[in-house]
Amino acid sequence: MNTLITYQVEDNLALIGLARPPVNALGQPLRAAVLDAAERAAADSQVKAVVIHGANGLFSAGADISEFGGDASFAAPDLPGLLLRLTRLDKPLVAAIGKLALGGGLELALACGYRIGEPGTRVGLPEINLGLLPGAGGTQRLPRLIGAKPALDMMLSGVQVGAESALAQGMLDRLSASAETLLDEARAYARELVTGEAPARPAPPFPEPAKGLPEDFLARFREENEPRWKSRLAPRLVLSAVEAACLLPLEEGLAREVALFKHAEASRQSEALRHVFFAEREAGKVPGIDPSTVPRPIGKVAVIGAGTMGGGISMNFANAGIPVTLLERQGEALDRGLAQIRHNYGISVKRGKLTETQLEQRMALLTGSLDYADLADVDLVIEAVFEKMEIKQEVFRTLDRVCKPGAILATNTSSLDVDQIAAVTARPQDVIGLHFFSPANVMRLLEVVRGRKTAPDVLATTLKMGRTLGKMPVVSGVCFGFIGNRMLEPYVREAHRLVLEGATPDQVDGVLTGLDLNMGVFSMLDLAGIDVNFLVRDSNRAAFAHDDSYCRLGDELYALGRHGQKTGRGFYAYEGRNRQDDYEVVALAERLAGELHLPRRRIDDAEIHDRCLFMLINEGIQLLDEGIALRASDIDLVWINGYGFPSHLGGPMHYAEHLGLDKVLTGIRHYRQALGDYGEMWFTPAPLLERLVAAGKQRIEPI
Ligand code: HSC
Repeated sequence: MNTLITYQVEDNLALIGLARPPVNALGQPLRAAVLDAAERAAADSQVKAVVIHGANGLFSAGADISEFGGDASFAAPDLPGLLLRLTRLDKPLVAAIGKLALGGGLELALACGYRIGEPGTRVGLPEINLGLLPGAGGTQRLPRLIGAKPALDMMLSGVQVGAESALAQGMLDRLSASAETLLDEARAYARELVTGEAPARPAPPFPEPAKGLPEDFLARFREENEPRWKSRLAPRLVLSAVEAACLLPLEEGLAREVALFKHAEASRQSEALRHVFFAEREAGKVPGIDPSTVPRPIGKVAVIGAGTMGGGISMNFANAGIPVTLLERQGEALDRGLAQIRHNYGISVKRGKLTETQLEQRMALLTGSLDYADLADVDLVIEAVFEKMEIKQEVFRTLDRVCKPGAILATNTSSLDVDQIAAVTARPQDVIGLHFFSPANVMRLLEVVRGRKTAPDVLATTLKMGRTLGKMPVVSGVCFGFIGNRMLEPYVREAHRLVLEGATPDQVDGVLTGLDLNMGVFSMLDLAGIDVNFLVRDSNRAAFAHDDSYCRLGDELYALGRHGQKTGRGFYAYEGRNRQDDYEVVALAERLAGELHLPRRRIDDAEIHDRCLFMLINEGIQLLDEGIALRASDIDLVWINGYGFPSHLGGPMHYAEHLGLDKVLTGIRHYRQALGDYGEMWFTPAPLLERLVAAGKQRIEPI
């Protein structure tokens, strides 16, 4: 008996239930089982209609992503072939879509002539997030069902569409009254179709999907959107496939789609994005935490400090419907903080992303306070005060006094030792680092810093809470700067040093944005504030006391009051949003190079790439070796979600594997020698990198 599906014939209906937990991924065994069941239904003269449903409620999350990149994704029956066969059955097929139909799951539903969902159903074609395009008819059948423009928008955004909207757009024909009645209503629908002698498939509403659109619609669409796509391949392939849907008959369009899909699947970008997909699932699996670890309930939260960071953190909770007490020392600062939050929400209202009512609902969840006594009953406190150990320790001493037993005490420090902060309390097991990234209401990364004594249930609670807030929580051990900022240090160091040696900020940034990073080092520092960077550096001077030459550029800009965008000048000169290289910075670099006896020279882009990226990668490998990061893929997530590293390169560790670990090691050794004393001092290969290369490993893993 096949355990991947259930098959029943009831009167004149065949019910095919997909039963491959957890998400009915349409891998080869399930495809074979569905084909087998469909043939049975086709051959059974008693069967007049077929209902396909998720045997455990959920319909399908699409093709089995783990099959991609090998032969399995095309193993017979392949998904396009299976769905083509379904469209050719001469009996009506009804898809009963419980919970979700994504990617190939929605394509399966589109291959059925009729679709019914439940009130919570979500449908979508999220292939783009995997560097793919829908490859089993989605790019051809969806435009014919809802029109080329909405189909294109859906495929390019990868968004999940709710039941009501799917019904309005025509992706669903009906909605059941509830999830519980979905299957019964699907049965009734199928019987109606039989009684009414409905065709196996109704004619598509948009047989010519581009009809009604301007003739140059697709060309203009491409022209307008290409700059935003940077070097991403998948959006361009989606557009080509939709072009085919508009120009070619269905069968030819389907063939073109498969060819485009194969191209996408074989691409480096898709391989990297699939790596990211599985990395995100892995990140939640942490040693010491298992399903038996019961998270603590989080009903009420407090945030200490109503500055930019504290305000942004508070907004996350208000957005998730969790009440927050925002604590400040001075009434004025508190009022300013609350007004800033209102202002931020106001911007969302102006952009149509929030209604006035939602704004008020969220503000109502925020309570200002000047008194620590108001924190007595909260379940979680996040401290976001000035980045100085003594100040943070003082806050934690107070929290230890006022908070109830079992409350989680978190610090938002971006670099300080969480264990030293925990040590001033009598409950270090309840203390943890929750490092939000600025702007905290926008950035997805949440570094969860596990102290030496942090209790497993505290870690489990904060990981779960992070996901509830829509963040990507990644666990880090304690060290200066944790995963992200510690790696930032050598990367930023090389960028500064390269400018002293003869590159310009714009050249350095250009190499990095040429890789599709959101921002180069210098634009990032100008945005974050050269003063902020100075203070962080200042608190760690001992670590580079032996050679702080590369810091002098940033230090002098700080002393000159060139604090970045906010002062109109930093590494660049700004006019409004436009920036340009500033000859004063070049002159400063020349003067400093002279004082440091550094010969200036023309620096080529490859050197900029290798020195910045190899040092970043080297530090990441070192963090893995020290056990600060649990796995290389966690490091990738930190850099993708916190530092704008392009996900289609898979993060810095995945990128290093693609470049070749031996190449990275050779490069580091080369600069160690070529850059004299500076090279000797800073270009030390991580021992793990040396071991991996010696062992002939292609992947970064602890050995
Ligand atoms: C696709 O469908 C391509 C097709 O267009 C065409 C193919 C044609 C090819 C041939 C051409 C000739 N596969 O996320 P969770 C696992 S591309 C495999 O923790 P949640 C997941 O790894 C696909 N595994 O749960 C995890 O495993 P673990 C398009 C999948 O409730 C477990 O399920 N579809 C999988 O937070 C639970 O997942 C998508 O991109 C899949 N498709 O979220 C949807 N989906 O426990 C991707 C999940 O071992 N999936 N798993 O770690 C999701 O967005 C989310 O997983 C859900 C569930 C929203 C489904």
